[in-house]
Amino acid sequence: MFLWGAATASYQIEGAVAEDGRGPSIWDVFSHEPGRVAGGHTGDTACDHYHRWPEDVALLAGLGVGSYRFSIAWPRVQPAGTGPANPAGLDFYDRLTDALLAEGIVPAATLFHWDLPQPLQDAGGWLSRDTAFRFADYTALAADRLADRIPMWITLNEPFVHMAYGYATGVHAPGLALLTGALPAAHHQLLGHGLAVAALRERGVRQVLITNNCTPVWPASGDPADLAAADAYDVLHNRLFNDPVLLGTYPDLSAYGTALDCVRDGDLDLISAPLDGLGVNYYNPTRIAAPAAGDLLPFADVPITGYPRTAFGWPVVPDGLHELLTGLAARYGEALPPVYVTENGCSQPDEVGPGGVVDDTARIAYLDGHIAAVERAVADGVDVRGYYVWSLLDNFEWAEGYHQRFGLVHVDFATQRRTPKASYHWLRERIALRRDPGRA
Ligand code: GBH
Repeated sequence: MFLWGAATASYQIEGAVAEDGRGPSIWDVFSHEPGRVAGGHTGDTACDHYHRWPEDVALLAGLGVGSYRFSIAWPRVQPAGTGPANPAGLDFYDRLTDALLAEGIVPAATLFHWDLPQPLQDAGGWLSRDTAFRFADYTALAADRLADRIPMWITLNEPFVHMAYGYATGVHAPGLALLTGALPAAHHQLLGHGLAVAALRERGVRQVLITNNCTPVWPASGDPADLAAADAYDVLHNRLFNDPVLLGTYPDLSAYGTALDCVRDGDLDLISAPLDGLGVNYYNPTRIAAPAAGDLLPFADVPITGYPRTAFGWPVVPDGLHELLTGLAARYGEALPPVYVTENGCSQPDEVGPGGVVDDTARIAYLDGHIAAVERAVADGVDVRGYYVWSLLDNFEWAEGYHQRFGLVHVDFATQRRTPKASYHWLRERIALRRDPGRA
């Protein structure tokens, strides 16, 4: 059965940051630091989903999705990142899970979508090996309470982005700019993933995934220097996270002048424990050229031209999703588990027009094109089992605050009024056709 879904993440939608014993996360601290987030926005209220979840579950039911991907906020479950569970925090996900199941919607829970408890950051965050073990403890607490009803668990969301934006360049929490000094944050997240897989298996979970964001890497030219730079970027963005999980090996990082010397014996065995699916988030391809003399990194980003752009400025390249999916199948072969597209979508400056219509035709074209790319990949033999739109709701778009809108549903942040956009109605009809990828 093909899973149609919509996705969100805790800090981006929940609000209620000080309720029912929730502790501070790195995103609470970061978003309250002046100059970090556009407009000084924070997730203090966000979509107020913590209180409005019944309305949001009704929106999912109206959309007709088979699954909902949300994330569990670690600082609600374990406010200081260690110690016993906070039952009031778990109660929230308990209520949400039961409401989803009552609508016949499969809950898919992500355990870490970047909102680390701040006390763990104060102890080094993912630069510290200990955080991996803390993550496994938290996973056990969440699964003890919820694994009897949540069938699908995703350990990490986009460990590349958390490492690169959070620890290498500092545009996301925790705001560190360590460049290649960020690399231990990759290994420790992956070790946390491996330990969490074991904790979930011990609790009988049968659907365990990791979500990596992947990008097809396009060399700027056929020049050997550009080809080498593109390969170095592919190593960092894609293979650093897919290879250890699927093959049990790290790619060669010598282009970065470093080796991952924090890897210990046995780590890769844990990290490569078999999975039931690979979650893939796709937004766009990346064009890479050789770095300029004196650059600190072995690659340079160059803009992709000749395609439409989203409000964020990202190029719209549906074929890139076909290229990515067939490329994963080619590289990993038998080692590739079933693939779930766990995020795909676009930002657009949507407004509610006369008659409550939100005319987001460009988003419909984006989704239509990318769903067709999934269909082509399935026809070409890639085992893709699901497609989740990012996102159900307009929400707190990290460093962009509320300026970028990704929702199928418009949110007026002054009133919290939800208005389904034209794309919501389009997707509802698309799902109802039962023309699922892979079905004749
Ligand atoms: C995801 O990250 C997150 O999981 C989600 O929380 C977030 O809200 C959503 O996507 C939308 O941002 O400059 O043209 O090369 C996405 C990671 C990193 C993908 C930046 C696109 C740059 C495009 N993104 N990347 S470009």
